[in-house]
Amino acid sequence: MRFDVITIFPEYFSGPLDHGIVRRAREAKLLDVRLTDLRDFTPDRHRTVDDRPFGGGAGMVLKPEPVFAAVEKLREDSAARVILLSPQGPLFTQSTASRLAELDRVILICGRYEGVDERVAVNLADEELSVGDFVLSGGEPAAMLVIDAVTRLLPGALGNEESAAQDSFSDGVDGAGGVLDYPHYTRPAQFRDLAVPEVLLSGHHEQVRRWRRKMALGKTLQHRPELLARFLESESRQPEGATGRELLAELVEERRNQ
Ligand code: 9D3
Repeated sequence: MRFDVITIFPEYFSGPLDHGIVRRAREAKLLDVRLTDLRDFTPDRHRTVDDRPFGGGAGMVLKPEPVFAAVEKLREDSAARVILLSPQGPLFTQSTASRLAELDRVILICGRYEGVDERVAVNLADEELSVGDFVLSGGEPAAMLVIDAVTRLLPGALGNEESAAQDSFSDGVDGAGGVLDYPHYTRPAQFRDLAVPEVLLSGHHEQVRRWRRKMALGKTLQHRPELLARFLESESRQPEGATGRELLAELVEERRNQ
């Protein structure tokens, strides 16, 4: 899969592209990331990419011409899906990542300043994506996050150990009604005054499974109750393993007794 990133800070990506799974995927030729400096598509001596907003107001707006020129040049090679990273986009989720992982080529446009000329969003990009409800300084960290999440889904990108681990929570957070992961522990069994939960040392695999499922539900109830509602709905549609409500009832009962 090929990503082209259009940015005024191509060097921003050097660190993250050169580490871990993303680096290995690039070395294995599963992933090709190319960086395009937006300023290479400006005609003036000052390489101007921004201008004042029509209608007035604070801040500067990314001009449309260099962005259109960059995308049109990149698309001469082959067709590509064009994505504008923007706070106004729909949220990027695990299901977006799965959809993008099926594509051969994606062009990511990183905005800066107060925004990007709306003609880029409406008349050039195929879609807009936001990575969350918080304010970034530009689209670069968002683009890197998209590349990272998509790369993990490319066949062969994860090592054996990693992909096996993924299997065990393939029904985890994927924007499709999952719950949060269960708590993990490793040695030592006793660290200062902090003990690993007894059940994990017991060797009772059925008990361990039940405990993990219960703790995952507890963490989800605590931190992401909106996920839980969807999870319980989807669970009630399949009678198999409909213990979610039981485990939750136990949790609620235990908390009442504390
Ligand atoms: C006060 C209005 N702001 C919009 C929410 C202005 C503004 C803030 C930050 C305009 C652009 C930006 C830069 N952010 C991105 O380019 C961006 C982003 C983000 O800020 N949050 C979540 N996802 C994304 S994707 C691109």
